[in-house]
Amino acid sequence: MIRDDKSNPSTGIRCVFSYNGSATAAPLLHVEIATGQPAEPAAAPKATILWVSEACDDTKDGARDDQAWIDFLTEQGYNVDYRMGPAFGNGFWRTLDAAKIEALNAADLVIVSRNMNSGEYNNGNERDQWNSVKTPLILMSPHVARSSHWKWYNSTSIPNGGRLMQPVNAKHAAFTGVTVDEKGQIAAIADARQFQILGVQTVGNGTVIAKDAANGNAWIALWPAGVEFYAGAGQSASGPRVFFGAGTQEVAATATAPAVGRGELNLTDSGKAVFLNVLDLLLQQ
Ligand SMILES: [Ca+2]
Ligand SMILES: [Ca+2]
Repeated sequence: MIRDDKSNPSTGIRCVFSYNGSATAAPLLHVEIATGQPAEPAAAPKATILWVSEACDDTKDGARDDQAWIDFLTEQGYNVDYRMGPAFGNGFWRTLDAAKIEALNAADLVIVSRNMNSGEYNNGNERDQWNSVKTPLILMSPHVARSSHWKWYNSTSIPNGGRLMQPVNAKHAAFTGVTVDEKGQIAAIADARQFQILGVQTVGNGTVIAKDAANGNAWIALWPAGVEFYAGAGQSASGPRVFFGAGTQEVAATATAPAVGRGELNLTDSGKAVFLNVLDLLLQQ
């Protein structure tokens, strides 16, 4: 019996027939070499990432401001599922129903973009619904993580992040292969545009993975499934959760400067390497 490896399926010509008879009369194994066929088995399909976004186009160029994230992850070979809502700035996931929750739970990973209107994801029992998603989830909008919203950290403070990321533990898998400077810090942000992180240095029952080198504010944090985010939160998640501060703060155009979009990709190659490591970390859970 020959089995194909489902996680690494072969391609090209295969021919198998069954033989029912005595061993001595069994036909010899017949191998045919077909030219022009792929020499290697097809690569295993990469994970499906469900991208949750408001699809705001604050730059008014006719494209979602966080499109570069989709392109970046697609280039890495991921299947990125990015569903449009009725209009720019009115995301598909703004309202939930049973089918949408099923889709969230069926993905390999959910990423909630910085391209957000946080209040629209906290109506009614939406906090419970989002925290109940079993799939690992990365959130890039601190606005959504606040104690007034999904209750991941015990503050509503959302300060701007700096340019230098300080790993809490340099040996953590988030930093494997990532370039650091002589102080062990990572130049993670590509430009001077504003973005926000968590206005706390600790995250209750979660773990801070990286902090802002300038002031110690939490930049990347992880909460395991089933653990109250912080004492008194009254909320836990049904799958692992990571906050990763990235994606620009929107700024209106001025006479001298163009508009900055909401949740534009603002990571350097080093920052992207950390992001991909964190993504791998969650996909292995
Ligand atoms: Ca845009
Ligand atoms: Ca809503």
